Amino acid sequence: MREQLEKIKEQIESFEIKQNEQVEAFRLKFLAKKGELNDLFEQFKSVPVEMKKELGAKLNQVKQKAQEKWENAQSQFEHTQLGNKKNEIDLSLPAEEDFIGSRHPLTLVENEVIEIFKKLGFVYSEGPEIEDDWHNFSALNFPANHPARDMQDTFFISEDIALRTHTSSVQVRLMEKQPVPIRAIMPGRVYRNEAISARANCFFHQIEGIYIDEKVSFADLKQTLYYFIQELFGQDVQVRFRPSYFPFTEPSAEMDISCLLCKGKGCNVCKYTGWLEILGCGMIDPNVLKASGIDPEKYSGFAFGMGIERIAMLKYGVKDLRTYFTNDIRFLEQFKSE
Ligand code: 2NL
Repeated sequence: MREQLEKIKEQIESFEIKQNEQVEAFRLKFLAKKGELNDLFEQFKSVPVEMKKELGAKLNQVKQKAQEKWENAQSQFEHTQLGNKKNEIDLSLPAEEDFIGSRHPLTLVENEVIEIFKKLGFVYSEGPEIEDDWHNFSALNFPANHPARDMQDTFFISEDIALRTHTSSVQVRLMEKQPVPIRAIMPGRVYRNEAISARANCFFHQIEGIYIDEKVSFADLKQTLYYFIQELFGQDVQVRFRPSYFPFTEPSAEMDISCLLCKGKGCNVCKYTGWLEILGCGMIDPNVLKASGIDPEKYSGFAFGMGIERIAMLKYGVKDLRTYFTNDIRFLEQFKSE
């Protein structure tokens, strides 16, 4: 046993602790429950009485030595570990950049449009994305055989319930519960049962607006939308109205703006026409007013609707609709504000 003790003592002294992992290796070899010193303490129980005093003292000495060496090593490595992180910061290094997120381009455009109409006295309103037939179709003068009522074009949940296909349903809800005059703008996500491609998606974002009061005319509609476009795209943009058709407006029109890229000269963005289609609008059909309990003899109104994706495409030169929804950080980072 004496020889064994000498041997372990030498081993303890010569054990090199140069790395953090060796601190634990040292503890396991000598000090742990199954370590070598504990073995000797076991053997010590069967040592003859006359040798117990000498060997016991020696054993305790060696254990103390090992304990001290381990504790020293431990505090040494603790110090350098902390030192790297806390005490030895290199103050000459440039600061770590804070990661600041960015708003989504569709949110940016939506907010911009809302702010412009706010200046004209329009209030913001929201409604449910899951709608009943009445608010999405019937109250809006959709005939029974209209293609939008088909499963092929609309996501139906049951016979009477579907994902809204436009935000007009929110306007119906507003007309039903709010007294005239009404001047409101409704942004939101809408759904269509379409195959996904660069130019179509199964959902998109829309902003619609309505203005209902006594004596609201098509001239009011034209001037309101002209002001809106100049605020959004600048003073020198031209507009034109083309006759169109929607079930819920009569007369209906589509509004074009002069091409932002070629200023009307003709380029591949405007397909050499000089014009870009930007929104649909019209005078609210008397049937629609009546369905929501508004007297069409006394009141008239205009309405308009636009796709946010389309406006953001023109504003930021986005070529593929899918870019908006794939969350590619390289795309999103370009919309960081200062
Ligand atoms: C488009 C065209 C439009 C409306 C939306 C509307 C709403 C009510 C009554 C009448 Cl409650 N009209 N909305 C009117 C004309 C056009 O949207 O191209 N949207 C993306």
